[in-house]
This record gives sequence, C-alpha cells and structure tokens, in this order.
Amino acid sequence: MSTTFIWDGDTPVLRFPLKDGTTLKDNSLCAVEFHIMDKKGTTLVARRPGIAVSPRAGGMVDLMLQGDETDWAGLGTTLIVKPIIHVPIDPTGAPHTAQLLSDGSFENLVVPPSSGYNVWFHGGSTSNCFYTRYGPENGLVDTAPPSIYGHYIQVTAGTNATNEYLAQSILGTTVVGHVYSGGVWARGENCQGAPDNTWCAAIYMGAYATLEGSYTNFDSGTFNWTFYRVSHRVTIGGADGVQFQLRTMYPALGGGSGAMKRLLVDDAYFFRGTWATYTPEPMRVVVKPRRRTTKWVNQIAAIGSFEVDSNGDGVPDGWYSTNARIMSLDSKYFYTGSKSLKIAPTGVGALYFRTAIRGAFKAGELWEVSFRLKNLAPISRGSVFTLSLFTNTFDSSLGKQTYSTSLPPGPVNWSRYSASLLLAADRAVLYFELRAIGTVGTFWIDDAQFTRVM
Ligand SMILES: [Ca+2]
Ligand SMILES: [Ca+2]
Repeated sequence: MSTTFIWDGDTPVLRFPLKDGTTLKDNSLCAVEFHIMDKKGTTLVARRPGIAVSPRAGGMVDLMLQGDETDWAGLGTTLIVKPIIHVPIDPTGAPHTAQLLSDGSFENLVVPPSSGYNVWFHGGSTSNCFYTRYGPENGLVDTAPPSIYGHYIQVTAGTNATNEYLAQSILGTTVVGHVYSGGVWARGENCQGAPDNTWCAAIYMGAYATLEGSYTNFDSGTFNWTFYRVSHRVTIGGADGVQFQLRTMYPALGGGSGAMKRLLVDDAYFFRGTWATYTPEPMRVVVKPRRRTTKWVNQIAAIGSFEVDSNGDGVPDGWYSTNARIMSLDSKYFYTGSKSLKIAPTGVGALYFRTAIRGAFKAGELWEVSFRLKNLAPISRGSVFTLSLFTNTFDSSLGKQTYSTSLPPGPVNWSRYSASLLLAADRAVLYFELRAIGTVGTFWIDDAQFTRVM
C-alpha cells in the first residue's frame, strides 16, 4: 500500500492493491466500493468509488479523500478502509471473464455515438439528451473528480421532453432460466428523478418493446458515484437476444439544458451470470491533516500577473482557457509587472478562463477573487460577462456554491472587480473564473488575486 497523488491536482489519494489471495484482480472485471470508518469503527462515509489505475490488469485501485475527509486525521490519524468488491460470477460459479459490452467503460466512443458502434440513441436522435464523452484531460470538467476509469459519458437534458437511453443489444437466442446481470457507476447533479423504469440501469429481453426484464433506479437529486447492479432471470426464451440499457429520461434531468443538471456514467458491465460481493480484510490507513491557508495572502501571486506563457499558446501559465486563440500576453498595457492578458472575444463560443486553488478551505471562511479590468471602448457584454468564485459540487458536501459579479461594458481603466464567497462547508478546491458568452470586444485583465479575507 502506498499513498500517491493523481489527476490534475493534489487531493490526497490512497492507492490499494486489489488482491484475491495473492492474485491481483483485473479492475475491468469488477467494481470496488470503499467504506470509510474512524478507528473506533464508526462509519464516516459509506460507499466511495475505487478509481481504477491503468493498466487495470495491474489490480491497483485509488481512493480519493475529499475536502474535510482528510481532516479526519484529527480524529486520531488512523482511518479504517473497508473495500467491497462486486465480482461477476459466471454460471459455473467461477469468476467471470466475459464482458458482453463492447466498450463498457466508454473509452473509444465517438461523439455522437452511432449505431455502427453498437451503442446508440433511442430513435437515433441526439436532440433529446446530450451524451458527451469526457475525461480528466478535458479542463472544462475539472469540477468533477476523476472518472471511474478513463473517459465517462455525461448526459445532460436536451430540448425534447421524450425518453432517451444508451443501449447495447447482444443478439442470439436467450434460454429460459439463464440469468443476465449488469452494473454501472452513475453520478448525478441536480437530477429530478423519474418514475420507475425510466431513470435506471436496465436489462431487457426478447422483443424490447414487450419488455420482459428488470431494472434498478438511479437516485435523484445530487449524488456521488454510486454503483448500480441489476440482474434478470429469463422466463421467456427467444431469438431476440438481450439488451442492456441506461435509461435517462428528459424529465429526470429536470428539463432544460445545462451542465448543472447532468448524469455521469462510467464502467458499465454486462454478462451472463450473477453478481457476488467479495469483502477483503479492512485496512488501516494513516492520513495527514491538511495545511490551513493563511489569511490575507494572495494564493495566486505566482500566476496572477499574467507575465509568462511558456508554451506560447496565448494562455498564461497556471490557467486554463476554452479559447486560447482570443487571448495573448500584452506588454502595451499592464497594471502589475510588465504584461497583462489581452482578451478579444468575437462572440463565437463560450470563454471559460479558469484556475483552481487547492488547499484546506473551512466552513465559515470568506474567500475573494479579484482582478483589474481595462478597455478602451465599450464592449458588447453578450449574455454572460462575469467574474466568479465557485466550489466543486462533490467536494466534501454535495452542494456547489457559486458567486458571480457582472462586469461592465466599460470603458474602464484598471478598475478592480471582485467576487466573494462565504463557505458553507469545508472544501478542498476553489475556482477563479472569468466567463464570457456572446461577448464581443477587446479588454485587458491583470493583478488577479485570490485571498482569504475572513
Ligand atoms: Ca471509462
Ligand atoms: Ca501583469
């Protein structure tokens, strides 16, 4: 066992070998949940996903501790971590080796999925729900923690209020008495939920319109990665095969489009056989407490003056942008140092310019982001032109917090704008973001600051 750091930041991560006896397990054939307890055995978190490490056959799995969880060290520096492993068992009773889905972890899916790939949209349309392949390399989704493995699918509500699903059919004759099982990790954000059988992982047999099968509902609301299992014993055999569906009805996402209402799914399993649960011995883990962040110190002093762009892509070091082409470092105007960041949006595409700050942010603290803004002529603001401070939805507690300050059309001459947030829960990451949607014009920003003021 070792402790390491993964993904795009420095959130503490514990890495475990996944062993059955002396054999390391292949994560592609099982799902791992962790249950976390204090040293007295009191449960602190029930169910936290195990993040598969590449290569999966290496049998290593990561457990990411979030936000105030790392402060459990204060409880006595020792946590008890109990893995629960969901293992597919084939009809002979042996651990299963055959995954029926051609790409259950969505690693090679093209966008939009096509029937040629054997994963398709109901009705062949993408207008009802938007399915997008994402992964940790996509900076835009860095408000989400790691996927279960590699890429995941994000489902957001579209424009038509009809049912949609991701599905894969396995053709061939099904036999009465055979059991098929499936499973999938899912994670919801502001999901309204829906009636049984419309917001679920499901198995259907025979002619799918007549629907012999079973399903397990997804949760509603906002919920962290959860593993959903489903099994079904065939009672009507036939030549129509069997289908595994992830049903995501438009109303279940609360209607309307928007990243704030979405379902993520990853690592789907489908096989002939049943699920078994394997529980290795709990492990004792020593956790170090997080470092507190000092008041009144600019946490982004090293990158807030926009002086360096090492790779010459237009985006200053330490920042992420959805549109590098409209920005560049400029030495003609500056408020601090010798350069500022010139941004000239054309109204095409949304600009999200962002940096993430990681640390020990406590409930009750007041945090502020600020920068200086200059322009020579009024700009057209478009629908959104804001400076925002926000938290990670799933960081410690589930609720996301955001505060945005509208920016003016100008012209202004290095006016200071700020956005501040009183934290309602302990957090491990805060985000500074300039957002411009439909904005047209030219402006400069400098002296970005990120400060704990209370
Ligand atoms: Ca995946
Ligand atoms: Ca500067």
